Amino acid sequence: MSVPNKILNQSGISLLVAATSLFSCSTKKDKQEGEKQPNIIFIMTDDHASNAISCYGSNLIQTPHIDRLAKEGIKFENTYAVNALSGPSRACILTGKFSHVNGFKDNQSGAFDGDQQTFPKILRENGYQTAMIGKWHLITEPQGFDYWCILSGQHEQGDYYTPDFIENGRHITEEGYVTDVITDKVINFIDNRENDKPFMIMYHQKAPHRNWMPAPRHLGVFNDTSFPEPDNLFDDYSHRGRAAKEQDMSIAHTLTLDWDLKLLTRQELLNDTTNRLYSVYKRMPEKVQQKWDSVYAGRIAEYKSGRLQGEELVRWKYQQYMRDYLATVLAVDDNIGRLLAYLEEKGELDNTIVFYTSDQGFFLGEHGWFDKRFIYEESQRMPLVIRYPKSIKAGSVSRALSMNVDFAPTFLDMAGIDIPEDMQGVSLKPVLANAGEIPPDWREAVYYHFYEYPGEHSVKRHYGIRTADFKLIHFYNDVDEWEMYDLKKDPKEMVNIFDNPEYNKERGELIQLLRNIQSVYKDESFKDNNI
Ligand code: SGN
Ligand code: CA
Repeated sequence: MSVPNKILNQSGISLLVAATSLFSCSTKKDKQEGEKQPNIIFIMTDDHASNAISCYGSNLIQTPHIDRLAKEGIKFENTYAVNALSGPSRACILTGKFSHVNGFKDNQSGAFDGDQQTFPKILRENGYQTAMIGKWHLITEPQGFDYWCILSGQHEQGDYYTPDFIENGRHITEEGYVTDVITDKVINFIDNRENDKPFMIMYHQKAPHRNWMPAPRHLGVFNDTSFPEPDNLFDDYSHRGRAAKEQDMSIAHTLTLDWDLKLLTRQELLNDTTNRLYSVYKRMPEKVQQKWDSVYAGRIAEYKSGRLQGEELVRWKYQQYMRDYLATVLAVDDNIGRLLAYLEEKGELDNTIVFYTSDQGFFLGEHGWFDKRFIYEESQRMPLVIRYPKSIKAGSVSRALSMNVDFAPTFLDMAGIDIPEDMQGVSLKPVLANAGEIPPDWREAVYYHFYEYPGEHSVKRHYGIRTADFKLIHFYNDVDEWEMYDLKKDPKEMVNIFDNPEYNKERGELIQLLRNIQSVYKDESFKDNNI
């Protein structure tokens, strides 16, 4: 059993970084003879902001089934992606290691090294039957699974309608709506599983990823709804640096009229079959196309009337964005309800750890944006709720600073399996076992490093930390700018206080803490590159 690896920053604050604590390192020996290992269903959606989940206080949507998981389990309020982008987040989750260690730093310049150690491989070696179903997005074939079926269309993002998959190496196309199809496959896997083994399923939805195409049953459901706007929808970035000013992810300028806002009539689509929207429209059955046409007709007419200009147009775009995005979330939640009902009926619900998260957060108009990538709260923060009544007290809430690299060690720990020493995350089991309370010696900060620049949406490279009260960020590469936020006073991160003399003391401590963390996690590229 390893001793907590504590580091003291200059102010003497302890920092639990890599090692496992006395509670978190359970070994095979700890397991009682004959004790049943839990099943694990790891539900992960793509780009689901906490602000679009009702148990996180959303004023936009009701998600009763995700709420049920929280009500009967635990909700984490401070779980963070360490690199808020799909492929990198997935690689961190599989390996329990940061991007610079697992090697998959961005979506555009490489493939995941599938030969390395991952938690599904370890579970499988320890008697689990394992499956990966849905969005994978790591370019190389999945390893460590008895069954895998991954989305293949749209550069592995998948299609909302009539989606293409690769199933154990074979290319297939399925009829139906992607969120339903993926869930059918999960239920089918459980139905046909080997009964003498526990199972672990990575159940990874495409939704609510761009370009936000709702299920047939949800087309138009929010047409008459007007969603509350975030109060910083018209942020002018006047108290921040170049990164915020030079991004390309704004509702005003980046959202496209065709792909995102869907402002093309059927006739216009048929006349321009090279348009990307046509490539997804044509995948819908004719009946669905008819419903689509009638639902979007009003929106198209409104836009074409030409009366929308300036701020009013931005407000209007925000409403359309929310209508589509939130309608795709409805199907995610429906299907969780369907899965929970199925597990209940089979008597498996209470033997199963049901884990809900998203690969990162997402901007829903805050700062005028959609997308993610930034270390700012809406994007860095991940929803995380876990139901497992055997060891989690119903209704627990935790503010423990946690990261996606903690998931792999948590799964292994919950299954009673040794956590490899080289995993950089720590098990959340002690938090789960103690109704969400933060264990003594818990970490003081979470770490972040984003690399995909130059790239889509033009978010500059940066790294940083988030403590309970502050955030410190360094943007580098074609810029050298620091930002710091007082999260208690300024939770929306509107005013950079890095150069505010009132915060000199905290600034020094945070820089020291950041450098300590980088040293422990072995992310010291800033030394060589002067970043
Ligand atoms: C696509 C989207 C981007 C998105 C990336 C990464 N463009 O390229 O808006 O940031 O995926 O998302 S789209 O025109 O294809 O919709 S991620 O979640 O997979 O990292
Ligand atoms: Ca994503």
